[in-house]
Amino acid sequence: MHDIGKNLVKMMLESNGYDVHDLGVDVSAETFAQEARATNADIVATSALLTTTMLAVPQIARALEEAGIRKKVKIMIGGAPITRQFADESGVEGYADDCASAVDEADRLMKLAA
Ligand code: B12
Repeated sequence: MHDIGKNLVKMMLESNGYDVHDLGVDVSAETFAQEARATNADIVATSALLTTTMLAVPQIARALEEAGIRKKVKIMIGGAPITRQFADESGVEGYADDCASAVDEADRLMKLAA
């Protein structure tokens, strides 16, 4: 339900040349994986504002693995309760604490993928 930060990140990425497929709110891990495959995504980005929804991050990584695309797709996360430490512990590559640094982080991940 908390989509203000997500929308700001989306706007910043789009205005810096990224093609963003917005899946909306309350998205299952399986939907992230299906859509990442369907759109041939380079990055899956997700926002979590609740301590309960942040627990879905490792589930998204698992769903991408099960879909056979985890090696190809970088995961980037953010939202008030998220930290770099949580990102590292969840096994995801990207983290930023605001929408401006989200663009720098996406650029960094794209370079890693290249
Ligand atoms: C606005 C708000 C709401 C609004 C949301 C409206 C909307 N359309 O988004 C409404 C009223 C609906 C709401 C509801 C609830 N809320 Co609320 N809400 C907030 C509040 C006050 C602000 C969130 C916000 O929009 N901040 C502004 C945006 C711009 O900041 P941001 O989201 O952090 O995003 C920035 C960065 O984090 C980063 N970022 C964000 N996403 C991403 C993603 C990526 C990939 C990257 C790289 C970066 C990134 O960039 C963004 C821009 O710079 C916070 C308090 C807070 N201080 O965060 C509570 C808060 C998140 N809510 C909370 C709660 C508990 C709830 C409810 C459960 C309340 C209830 N009992 O009903 C419900 C749950 C709804 C649900 N099922 O999800 C708690 C969560 C506590 C916890 N430990 O989990 C908080 C922390 C308030 C509190 N102190 O108790 N909420």
